[in-house]
Amino acid sequence: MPITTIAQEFSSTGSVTDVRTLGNGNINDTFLVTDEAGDRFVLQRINTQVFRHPQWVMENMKIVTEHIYTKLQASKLQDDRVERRWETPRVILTNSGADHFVDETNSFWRAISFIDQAETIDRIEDPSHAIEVGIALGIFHGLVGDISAATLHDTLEGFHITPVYLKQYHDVLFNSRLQQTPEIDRCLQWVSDRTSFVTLLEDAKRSGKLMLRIMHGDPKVNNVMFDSMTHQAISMVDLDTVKPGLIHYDIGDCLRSGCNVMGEDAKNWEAVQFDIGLCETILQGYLPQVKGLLTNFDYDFIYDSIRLITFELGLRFLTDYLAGNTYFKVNHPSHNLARAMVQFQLMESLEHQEDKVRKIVEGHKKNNLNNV
Ligand code: GN1
Ligand code: MG
Repeated sequence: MPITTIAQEFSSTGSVTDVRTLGNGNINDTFLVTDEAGDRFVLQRINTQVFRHPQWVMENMKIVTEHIYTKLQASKLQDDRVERRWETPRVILTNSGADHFVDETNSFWRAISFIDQAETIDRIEDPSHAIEVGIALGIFHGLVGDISAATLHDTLEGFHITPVYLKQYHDVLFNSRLQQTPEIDRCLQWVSDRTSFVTLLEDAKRSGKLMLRIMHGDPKVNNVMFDSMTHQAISMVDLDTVKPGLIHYDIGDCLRSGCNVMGEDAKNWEAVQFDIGLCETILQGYLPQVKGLLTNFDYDFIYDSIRLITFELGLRFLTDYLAGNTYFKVNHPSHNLARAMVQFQLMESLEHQEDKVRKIVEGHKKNNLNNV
C-alpha cells in the first residue's frame, strides 16, 4: 500500500499531497505528511519487534498527552511569572475513529500532531540550549508528576533496567564467536570493570529510596522542541517510551545526551568528553522546575544515574553489535560498535568529574530543599 494511502487514513482535512521522512530515529520510521490545505501531521510506523504491544503504547500516549493538554488548557504555563509557550503532541485518530491503522503487511501506523514553528537540534551548541533542555525535562516531569505510575502500561519490559541489559550482554557474548580487535577488547574491559554498579538504581527502587513515577524514557536533546523564533523549549516529543519508571533514567539520559557536544555519532571517540559546564547549566534549568517533586534521596542518585544510563546505552549498542545489529538501525556494520565506544568514553570522562557533578547537585539540593 503506498504511504500516501496510509497517510490519507489519518487526514480529515483533504488529500495528502506530500509525505517525507522526518528525523533520524533509531527504532521507528517517522514521516511528515502535508495535505492540500497545507495542514501537517506526523505519521509513524511503530517497530513492533521492539514495541510488542503497540496498542499499549497508544494507550499510554493518550493518557499522558490528554493529561498534559487538559492541564495546559486550565492554566497557562508560568515560568518566572512570564507566560511560556508549551505544547504537547496529540494523537490523531483515523477517519474511522481508531488510534492506529494496520496495513496489509501488518505494519502498525499511528499519527500525531505536528508542532509548528519549532525545530530540534541534535547537539547542544550553546548554553542557552542547555538551560532550555533542562527546563523542558523539568516542565515535563512537573506536568506528569501527578499521574499515578500504576495508570500506565509497561510497554517495554526491561527498558532501562540495567541488570537486564547486562544479562542480555552476557548471553550474547556467550553465544557469539568474538573477533579480537583492540576496540572490542576495550569495550569488554569497560564493561567488566563496572559490572558491580549496574544494580544501583534498581536496588534503590527496591529499598524504597527511589520511587516509581512516570518517565519519558528517551529525553535526549533532539526530543526537545524549540520555538523557531524565541529559541525557548516548547515541547518534549517522542512519547513512545513514556511508562512507569524512575525519573533518574530521564535525568541521566538528558545529561548524557546534552553534555556530549560531539554527539552520539562522534567520529573520533577518543575526543569525546562530558562537558561539566553544560551539565551545570542543564541542571540549573531542570532542578528549580522539580523542586517540589524531588526528595533528598533523589538528589543523591543524580550522579549515579548519569553514569549508569551512559554505561547502559554503551552496553546496549555493544550487545546489538555482537548480536548482529538486530535492534538499532545502523548505517554500516560496525555502527553500533562505534556508538558504544562513544558512550563508554563519555562515561569515563564523567567518572573523572564525579566530584564536580556531586558538588553542583549538592548546591541545588540545599537551595531547593530550603525553599520548597
Ligand atoms: C533509541 O529511536 P530513538 O532515537 O527515539 C532508543 C533509546 C536510546 C536512543 C539512542 C525504544 O531512541 O533508548 O537512548 O535510541 N529507544 C528505544 O539514540 O530503544
Ligand atoms: Mg525514542
